[in-house]
Amino acid sequence: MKCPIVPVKISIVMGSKNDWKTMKFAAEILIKLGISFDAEIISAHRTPDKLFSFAEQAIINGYKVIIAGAGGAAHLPGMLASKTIVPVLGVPMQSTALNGIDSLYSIVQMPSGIPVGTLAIGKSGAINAALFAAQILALHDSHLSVRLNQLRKQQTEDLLIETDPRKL
Ligand code: RP5
Repeated sequence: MKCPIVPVKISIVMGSKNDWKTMKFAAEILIKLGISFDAEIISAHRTPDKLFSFAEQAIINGYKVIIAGAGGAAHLPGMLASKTIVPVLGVPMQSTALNGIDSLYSIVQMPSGIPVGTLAIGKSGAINAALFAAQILALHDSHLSVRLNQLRKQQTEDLLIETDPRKL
């Protein structure tokens, strides 16, 4: 029996292997939702040529959303966005020197004409980037839309099981 080939629709990229400890939270959400994805280290400064070829081939590779995590002088999401019209969601890493403010400002302050959807610093941003990407895909995927609604419902129910913080 032939296995159906599931097209990969999302790419998670990050500037350094050290960013994976944050970006893995995005990966976990995509796995939970049954969305296949690629994950790759691409540095705007250390591997700029790779960044360009990745962005140029993003549409041909079938990516519908790129989630890009970067820290410090975090140019990866913006430079990717400058080379492709695939939507780019930027996740600022919680850097040690400036606690992620540097990453946030680097990613969020894009010049008009080249948008990057910027999420929160760190883990919350990684999780929400994955959910945001899933919601974009769900516009054209009713099965995914059902799974997303189930996830929301579960999240609500989990919180309502015990609302007395002293018992948690
Ligand atoms: C950025 O520089 C990466 O996204 C990373 O967050 C930051 C520091 O990189 P490492 O020195 O930890 O590899 O490109």
